[in-house]
Amino acid sequence: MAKTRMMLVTAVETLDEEKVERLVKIGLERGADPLDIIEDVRQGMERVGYLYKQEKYYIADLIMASLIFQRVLTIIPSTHNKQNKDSCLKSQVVIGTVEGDIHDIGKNITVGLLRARGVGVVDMGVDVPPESFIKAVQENGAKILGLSGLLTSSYELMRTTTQSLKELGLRSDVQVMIGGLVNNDVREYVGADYCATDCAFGVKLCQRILNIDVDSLPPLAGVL
Ligand code: B12
Repeated sequence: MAKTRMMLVTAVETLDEEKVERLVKIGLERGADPLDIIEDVRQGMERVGYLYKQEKYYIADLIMASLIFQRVLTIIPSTHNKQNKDSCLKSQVVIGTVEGDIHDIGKNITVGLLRARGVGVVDMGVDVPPESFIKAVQENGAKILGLSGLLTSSYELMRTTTQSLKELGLRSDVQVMIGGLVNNDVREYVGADYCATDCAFGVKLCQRILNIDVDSLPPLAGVL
């Protein structure tokens, strides 16, 4: 299994769409956890990004990589935009990609998983200015604000958003969670509560914050 997983990472890195598709199907047939498959493809994308940075790949290759990921998401049975009937509550999470940033693959996966786990989500899309996030949090009484960003310039926008919440006296009502190309240093700079570079971890955190009984729900792999 480990060998197939490594092959999948490499197939994404080399932008071999057919091979990626084949390996994903083999993985699913052998009972692999869809979240592991997503993680392998994400790692392959990271390598594509590295090659782009090294100027060995071009923007067209980044686009190709994102098309490959989107193809993978169509192969993995998805619950995107499908709410879990039993525990569908009001929108407790507002999520979006910050202003100036249009990367949305990871954000979309996170939204799909949250919905599948019974969390109400307002998906703001991409290139979302701080004031739109604030408005959505207020209108929905959201308990969690998820900010996604993959550009270095996104950190400043995340910080502005968090500071605006503070200035409006809303900061203590909402937990801010950042995701994408972020780490704990970024979290501190931004003034967020949590940092999640893995959607499964982020979703579990949300469930914990919202007191959704994690054990009463089907396993993530079963609902993806
Ligand atoms: C695909 C891609 C693109 C695609 C995006 C398509 C799309 N619809 O999203 C396209 C081609 C459009 C693109 C454009 C650009 N890109 Co780009 N791109 C990438 C690439 C290769 C992969 C990103 C990706 O989708 N990864 C897979 C997903 C699944 O991973 P993820 O986003 O991290 O999400 C996971 C977690 O973080 C988490 N998550 C994500 N969000 C959230 C939110 C919350 C709340 C939670 C809990 C969890 C969570 O869930 C996911 C699963 O676990 C990265 C390389 C890299 N290292 O990531 C470069 C990269 C991000 N891009 C980069 C650049 C420079 C650009 C461009 C400026 C290029 C250009 N010259 O035009 C533009 C910018 C456009 C813009 N204004 O945003 C740089 C950024 C450098 C920097 N530090 O600023 C990178 C790092 C490449 C590099 N090494 O140089 N890009």
